[in-house]
Amino acid sequence: MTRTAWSVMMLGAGLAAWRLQVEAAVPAEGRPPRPRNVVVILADDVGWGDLSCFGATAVQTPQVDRLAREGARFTDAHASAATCTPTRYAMLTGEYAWRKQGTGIATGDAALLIEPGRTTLAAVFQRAGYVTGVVGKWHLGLGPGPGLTDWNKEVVPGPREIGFDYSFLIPATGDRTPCVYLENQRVVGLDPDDPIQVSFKLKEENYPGELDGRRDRAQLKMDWDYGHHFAVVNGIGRIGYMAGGKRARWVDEEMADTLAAKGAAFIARNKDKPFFLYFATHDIHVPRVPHPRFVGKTSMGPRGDAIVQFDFQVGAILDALDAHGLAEDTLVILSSDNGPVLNDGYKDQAVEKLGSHRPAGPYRGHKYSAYEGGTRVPFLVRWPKRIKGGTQSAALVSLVDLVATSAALCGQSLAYGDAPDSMDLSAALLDPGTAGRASFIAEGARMSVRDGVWKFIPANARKDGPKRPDTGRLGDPDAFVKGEQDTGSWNVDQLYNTAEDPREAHNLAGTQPERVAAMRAMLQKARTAGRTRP
Ligand code: NG6
Ligand code: CA
Repeated sequence: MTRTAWSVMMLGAGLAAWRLQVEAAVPAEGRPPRPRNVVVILADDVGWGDLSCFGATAVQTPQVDRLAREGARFTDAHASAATCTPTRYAMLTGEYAWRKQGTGIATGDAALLIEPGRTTLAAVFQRAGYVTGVVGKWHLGLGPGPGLTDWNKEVVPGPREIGFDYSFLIPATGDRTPCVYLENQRVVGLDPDDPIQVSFKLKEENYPGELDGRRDRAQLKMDWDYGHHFAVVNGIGRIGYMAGGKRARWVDEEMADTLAAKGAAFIARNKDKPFFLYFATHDIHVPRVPHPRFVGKTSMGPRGDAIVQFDFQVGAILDALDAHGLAEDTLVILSSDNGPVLNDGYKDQAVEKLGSHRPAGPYRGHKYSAYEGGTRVPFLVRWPKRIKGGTQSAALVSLVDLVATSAALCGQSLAYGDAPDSMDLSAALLDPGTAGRASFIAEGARMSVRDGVWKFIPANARKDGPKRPDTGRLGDPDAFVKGEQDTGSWNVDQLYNTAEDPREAHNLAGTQPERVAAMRAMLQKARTAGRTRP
């Protein structure tokens, strides 16, 4: 070796050593803090006030409360919409669902709503080297769609085509057919001699030999109130029909145990690699049929008992992280897909047994409505290695932000067209003093905008609210807890200060015309620009 070659080599080694030292001295600077694993737990229909760490006293949720104690509790976090499908669409794509036709509550035979190959939350993690999985409620369509999806074969496209390495799914909702699980896009336990057929054309005569929710009503173990009177599975009427697949049909009472076991197994299988798990419970959606061991755990009937069962599943996931020594460096985010609902179509005494419990906490409205209770949901973030436990944050956060926030945390850049409405809120997640997003557009029965503490619900922005004549009256802020619909009026502008008036009882639109104009323009601009991410 020549002297020059030797000295070049030594110089190279010296530089490498120097670089190592510098990196060790400034560990976080310029580099994402990158969690080892990420788990997103998404509840269904759990309201802001339904958990004991958010003030509930009629039900105790010790497992969820652990997350609050060991992590940060966000008080102004929002589902992207007041129903499931648009929230999940927005959470996975980083795009407000109202930009895309057909993202309202999906039927059980809807086509996959997210374009294969798109930059989704799962794809972001996959690119960053994580193993990705989804366990639980999907409700984003699967396969090519009505009349075309063959449930007896591998159902494609599905989660795999949008970034999930593994999936174990409730295809739509607990109250919609098909009432079977899909693992890696194939029906679990399907008997080839008993093929499945699914339809939302809702014609009983198309399904000879099957029970029917209306005709066979006397045989049901839980009676329906409205909407759920088509196929009968496990003695419960559902929305939509299905025939065949008898051996593969789920048993509602076992669903929480099944999902908890699948979630824990995913963690165990991938304990040695970085993983991203999206764990979406059926609880506390209807039909609320908890396992017998949870029945009677609250005085609120099935809805309260389903909250206890939800808490059990959270505990199973946290225990799995503990068992493999992963809790310290795993970012866990817990939230809900929309606000609470009492009677959602079954006679399960949710209204009658509510007592003094307030499912939406101090807020007005509920699932479907444009008031705060429609989208303001629990949001807890735990990451012991980085986030101080027992902290609180009033930052405005939306589930649509998970894509950009996750990309930032694991050092992935987004293309201009990716996640058009997702904000990088990693700073707000890591430090409770940091502000969240400045404004947020929510999709309920009507559209609404939040700008700081201000909330604007424009007149005539009805999306799919009840088709009854509008009285122009703004209704009763307590309608929900009395078991009534509270969708307000849609022919007057409404403006509320959500900090001073969480019940949205004092409409200030008439006294603040400039703010109303500015917020209307904000909504318009978001629509025409096609994006809100900077
Ligand atoms: C509604 C159902 C309701 C529930 C909801 C979806 C009727 C009358 N109501 O259409 O029971 O299934 O859809 O809820 O059928 S969500 O949380 O998945 O958005
Ligand atoms: Ca829901």
